[in-house]
Amino acid sequence: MVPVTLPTNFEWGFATAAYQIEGAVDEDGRGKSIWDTFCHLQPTRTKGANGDIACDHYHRYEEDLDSLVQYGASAYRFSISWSRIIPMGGRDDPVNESGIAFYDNLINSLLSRGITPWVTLYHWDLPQGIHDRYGGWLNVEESQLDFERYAKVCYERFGDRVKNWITINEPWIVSIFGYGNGWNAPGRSSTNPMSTNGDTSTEPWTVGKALIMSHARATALYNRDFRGPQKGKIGISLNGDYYEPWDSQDQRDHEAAERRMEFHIGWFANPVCLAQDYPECMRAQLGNRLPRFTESDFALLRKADMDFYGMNYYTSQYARHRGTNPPDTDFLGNVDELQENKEGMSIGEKSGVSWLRSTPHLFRKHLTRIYQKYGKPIYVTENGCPCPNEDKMTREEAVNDDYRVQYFADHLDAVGISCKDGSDIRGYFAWSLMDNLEWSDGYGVRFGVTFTDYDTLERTPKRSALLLKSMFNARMSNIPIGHPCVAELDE
Ligand code: PNW
Repeated sequence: MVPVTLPTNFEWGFATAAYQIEGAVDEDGRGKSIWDTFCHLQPTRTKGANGDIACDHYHRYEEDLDSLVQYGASAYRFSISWSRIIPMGGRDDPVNESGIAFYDNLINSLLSRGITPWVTLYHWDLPQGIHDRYGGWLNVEESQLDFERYAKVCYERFGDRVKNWITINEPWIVSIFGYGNGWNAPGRSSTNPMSTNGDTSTEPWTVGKALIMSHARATALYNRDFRGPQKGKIGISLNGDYYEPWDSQDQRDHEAAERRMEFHIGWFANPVCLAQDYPECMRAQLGNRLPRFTESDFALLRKADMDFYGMNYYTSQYARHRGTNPPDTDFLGNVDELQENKEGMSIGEKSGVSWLRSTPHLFRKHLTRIYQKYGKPIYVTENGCPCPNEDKMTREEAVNDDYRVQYFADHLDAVGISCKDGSDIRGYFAWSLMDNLEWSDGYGVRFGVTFTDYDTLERTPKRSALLLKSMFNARMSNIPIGHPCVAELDE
């Protein structure tokens, strides 16, 4: 058996996001976000669910931080709700001191428990005020200035204690789900029958540039004014699956897999990690629908050098080339995505949600590819799954989450093996600390290590919550562990 070890001082913990857990949407001066509007205007788009109460974390955060201690976490990743800090969102709009106070208390409570805060500035909840005022992310020039000011307020008010910043969570999902297929707020799309506005051929690419430049402004500002005195780290969290060719004998499917990853990750990683233009295959397919970077944009990107690549990883897929020309609404790089290959082999074991199959062997490939391509230290900022049929289980059934335990074990081993490949991987956050609002899937899909009873709001640790600590300890102390994927990967 091959020992799988993680670097000493490896940081680990759990992740959440504001709208998914906080609730208290009308309290203490919080302004509305596009997710409040999205959930309430057309409830069928989120299975009737909304974040009005969610896990009521806003009132129960002390109890949730106690769980982190019980589970043995060294770090906690959460997001700040922009519209709690600046209710109307804009750079000339007032700061809400009650919103500041909530996160002050949260941060202080973490530190008093010896847990390191990791703060995401933007996890999808754009203030409705700036969406209404000028189109939000559709307005590249305005939105980056407002985001920069919001980031500045956060650094000024929390940066004495917060030393780990993530600017934006999953810009790909923000652009494509928000403005391409319309599955997420603000629900714009020209291909989704539920949407009444939007232009899928152009809007995702515009929004992508707004997010890249917003990240760049916030990071350049940190580097110029805050890094010296505050001595923290800053990065971005990108999602993106690994793709294998559907037909391993067909060169065109190999190219399709690579192209698919460029459309997913290179779109953002080229500018933010390398200060380079978008991947060539994107320009070739999208032409002038893909915005250009000016010289001053590149100058700003160069000033936005960051400390780490935050990786959100859940699953992988097969990529198959298409024989036809892509429509203007294609955002996948003219690639079909499949979970079975030409021989009918599944990419991995099914989970409790259709888009996710467990693919730890490809996690290793993904980590190694990203490290070699972009050269930044990696923190895995999200990884997790719902167990098969967990949506239909009682609490008593759901707490025995053996599928999740195995998923974590296999994915931790993949991290260890990628480290042996030479990758610099420094931390890991399990998604999520507790079952919460899974966006358009509502409350049915449970990603938590803690069971949330949505009637009583009572929390119950699942087996995985209690086991992760020893799983990390075992790997960090160099003890050989014989999980099946280890042997497979080391052949
Ligand atoms: C992430 N997909 O989103 C988000 O950062 C979390 O807020 C979310 O709860 C978590 O993953 C679980 O879904 C994703 O369809 C949503 O490939 C969907 C996909 C990927 C990531």
